[in-house]
Amino acid sequence: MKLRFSSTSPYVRKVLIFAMEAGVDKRIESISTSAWSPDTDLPKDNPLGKVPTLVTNDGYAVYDSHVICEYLDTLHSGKKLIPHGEGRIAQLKLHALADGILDASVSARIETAVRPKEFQWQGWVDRQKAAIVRALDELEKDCSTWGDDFLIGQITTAVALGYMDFRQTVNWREGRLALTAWEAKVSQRRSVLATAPKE
Ligand SMILES: N[C@@H](CCC(=O)N[C@@H](CS)C(=O)NCC(=O)O)C(=O)O
Repeated sequence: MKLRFSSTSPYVRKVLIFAMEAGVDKRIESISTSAWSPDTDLPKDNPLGKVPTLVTNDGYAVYDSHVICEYLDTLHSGKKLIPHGEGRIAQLKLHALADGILDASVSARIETAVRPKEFQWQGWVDRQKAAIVRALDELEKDCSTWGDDFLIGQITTAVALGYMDFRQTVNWREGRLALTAWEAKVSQRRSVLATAPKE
């Protein structure tokens, strides 16, 4: 199968880490795709024109990082990284929280780094940053209960923290000792090291 990807997209990184943790990464060929290029043919696989988009060997396109992860989790017989029974809602809720940080971070970045200066709206950026800070405070309270779990929620949390470091948007470590210690631990995983964002 082929993964249409960009090396800076945090949603792509989520899928790549997930694939490695699930042991299915060798079955994926990564195809570099510039979603923002006016000539991109990405919409033929994903009408939304976004990466990641996964195209199976049968030519079936799967999109949205969460849905791709759900699909990848069906391809192996090991421990599911998106639990089916007990713990499913807690994992999906943690995923939603971390994914919300990503959405807010990407939105704030587009407002400041992409939108022409005369159209920028500082109130929007401030609103996204306030949501990020509240979500980080929730993660700080929650992370001591995670133990050694590295499931979709923790994977997306690691990606969100890495994205804030990469784009230098929010100093998330300040005042968050537990989250800092958790990130230092998971940042040594092979899947996390191998997928560090690159410009
Ligand atoms: N909810 C989507 C978000 C994907 C997304 O926003 N990807 C960005 C790259 S970080 C993109 O392709 N943007 C192009 C666009 O919005 O036109 C997912 O989880 O896959």
